[in-house]
Amino acid sequence: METTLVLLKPDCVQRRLVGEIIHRFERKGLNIIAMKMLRVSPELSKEHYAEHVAKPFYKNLEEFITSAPIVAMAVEGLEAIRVVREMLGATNGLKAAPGTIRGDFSSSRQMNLVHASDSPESAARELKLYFHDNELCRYTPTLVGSFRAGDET
Ligand code: FUP
Repeated sequence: METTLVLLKPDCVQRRLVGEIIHRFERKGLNIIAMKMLRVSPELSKEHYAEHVAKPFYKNLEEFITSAPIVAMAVEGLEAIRVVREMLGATNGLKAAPGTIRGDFSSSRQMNLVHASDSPESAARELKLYFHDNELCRYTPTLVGSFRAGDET
């Protein structure tokens, strides 16, 4: 089992796509084990995007990510880090494959609706930026037997 951090970014909230995107993760069989709405501060933005702070596009990125509330989620599932990244599609909505979230709903590189951790190390680091350990509500869904066979772990 893996847990990954997913952020529904300001464009997702502004465009009323939060329900639509959550619906995709639920239908896939992933478990949402924590969720909160918050406003990203410039400080949190710099921590979250530490690898991008020195890049020319960072100023615009910070302006965007702090421009309206976001919804942060911890999402759990088998191979969840890769599975969720593939559901998002390529970073640039213009390049993302149809059928992916960005491919279906975004036509922008910056306003690409959703963030998801790209590795186990990023997931561990990023989950801690948004959630305390005791906010993760792990449980066994009663429908688990309808989503996969018992030996698929
Ligand atoms: P991703 O891992 O798909 O979220 O993409 P990156 O880590 O490469 O980029 C982080 C965010 O910076 C992306 F959501 C898009 C944004 N970005 C820009 O706004 N301009 C750029 O030139 C590159 C990335």
